[in-house]
Amino acid sequence: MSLDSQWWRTAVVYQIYPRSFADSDGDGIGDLAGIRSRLGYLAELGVDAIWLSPFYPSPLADGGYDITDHRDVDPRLGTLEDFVALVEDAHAHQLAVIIDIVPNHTSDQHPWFLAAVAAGAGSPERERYIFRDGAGPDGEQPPSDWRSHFGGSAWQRVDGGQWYCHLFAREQPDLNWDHPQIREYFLGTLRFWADLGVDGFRIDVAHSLAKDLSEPLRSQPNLDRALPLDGTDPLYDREEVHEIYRSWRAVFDSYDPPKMAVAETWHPTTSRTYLYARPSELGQVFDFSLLKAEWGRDEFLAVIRRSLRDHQGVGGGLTWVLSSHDVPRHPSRYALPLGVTPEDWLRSNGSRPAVDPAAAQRRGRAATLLMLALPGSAYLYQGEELGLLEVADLHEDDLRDPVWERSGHALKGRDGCRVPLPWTRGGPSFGFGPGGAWLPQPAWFAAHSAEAQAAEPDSTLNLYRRALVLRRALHGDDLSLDWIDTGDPELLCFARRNGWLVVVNFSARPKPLPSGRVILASRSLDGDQLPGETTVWIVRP
Ligand code: TEU
Repeated sequence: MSLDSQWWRTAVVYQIYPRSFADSDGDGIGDLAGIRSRLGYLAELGVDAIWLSPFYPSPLADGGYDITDHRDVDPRLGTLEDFVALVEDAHAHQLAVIIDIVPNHTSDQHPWFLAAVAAGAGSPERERYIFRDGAGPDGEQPPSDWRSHFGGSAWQRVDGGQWYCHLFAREQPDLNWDHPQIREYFLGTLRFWADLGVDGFRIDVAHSLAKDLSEPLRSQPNLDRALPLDGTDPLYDREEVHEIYRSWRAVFDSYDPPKMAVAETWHPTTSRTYLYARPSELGQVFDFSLLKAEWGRDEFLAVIRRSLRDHQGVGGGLTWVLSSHDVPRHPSRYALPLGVTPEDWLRSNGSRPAVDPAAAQRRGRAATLLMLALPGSAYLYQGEELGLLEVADLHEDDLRDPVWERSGHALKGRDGCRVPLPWTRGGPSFGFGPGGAWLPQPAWFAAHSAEAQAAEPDSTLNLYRRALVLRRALHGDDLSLDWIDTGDPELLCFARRNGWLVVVNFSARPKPLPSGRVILASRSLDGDQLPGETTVWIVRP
């Protein structure tokens, strides 16, 4: 396939969580051959690229984000040859391939970490990680108040001796990015995969690599998601992290076309977030503000406006996301009453309150058509095109996300959006593979299977397919958007180029339909009325 150097600016990227996508060999774990067998489906869906979450060797303490070898494939998922074949096939289907790079930490089973533990305090092996003596008379207290994103302290003691830092699970020790060998290793890792033909990289926890490790360690008892950041925090979004990405850009630009990259940063979006997207750095950064917004016209309008503004002047790309492997699926989120957090709802196994699946679908579809009409690039998460809801009632014994244990069973975690996909109405794992599935699939997956959805003209799958065809024709590389004030506080309305008008009715009541030719609606229209909780795309001459 031939990609132009700016292809990623308007691309629709489909996130694959490999262990839950398609299983070729019946071991219950999705694999590379499974993905390969479904490339035709993805090409027909109409996406431009796939992003593969980690497929590297991993003890699976954090769903593959705990890696023992950054330059290999987990044998349960395939081999490097399978990977190369997958990239070739994807390209033959006109799909670009983006892979996940996880530079903040390794697995605690990585040979470097095993060597560091064995070598003892003060050794060069320990320099690759962040080891410190503990506080208190016998060093029995953690060296600082830093917290893990998954709950509890970010420090773990080894054999009554030193402590190491892990911003995520205990099995994910943080690397020391002040160490030149770590920097070299990741530059080499980017080249390794680029040479195998990948087109881009998604950078995990991109804002945490540079840390202020000077003594005494500075206090930071908060997690990034609640912090206003200004470049001076000891752990998050430090000014120095940008040097790393400038050195990565030199690697990206040594290929023709240059490799693309997208930063994952979880702190509240501000104009600082877009610094990662500078053309001299990664080019793109996930903007999670829309993903974090609750269903409602004013909040959606405010976050979209702010992102359009924050992005200005940087020269990097704009991105939009509604769902990922880290958050409950968006239709389920939108069906919760305001004030009920998805975490509380999951804790009740989806029973308090019971969500109305029809309302979830209405709102989810309306939000999707809104997102796909925004200027820039859109990231979809596997299964959203099937209208999948969050699997909220997974049994506690089945949970695999480390969040469950580390939160002391206060949070169920992220497994509910990682349940293996249903491809067929029946079969041992709804067509996921010839055997079972590593997380149990609910009976309602049958109606959401790709097979059932393909057969139904108004299904969510067919809506996504139609939307992506139209988007390709209408969207172009134009980034302009004009807000239109309809005078109705329950409508959100904007115009793109070529007379493309987008109207979202956030209320439950029908509204008069604006004039023009309706080319797509998230719900069947009712004569000349725009139904409640519906988005329409209209073209005006
Ligand atoms: O996520 C980064 C991150 O900050 C998440 O922990 C986020 O706060 C949380 O998922 C929100 O619910 C990335 C990956 O996307 C995630 O899957 C990994 O667990 C994490 O990094 C560690 O590698």
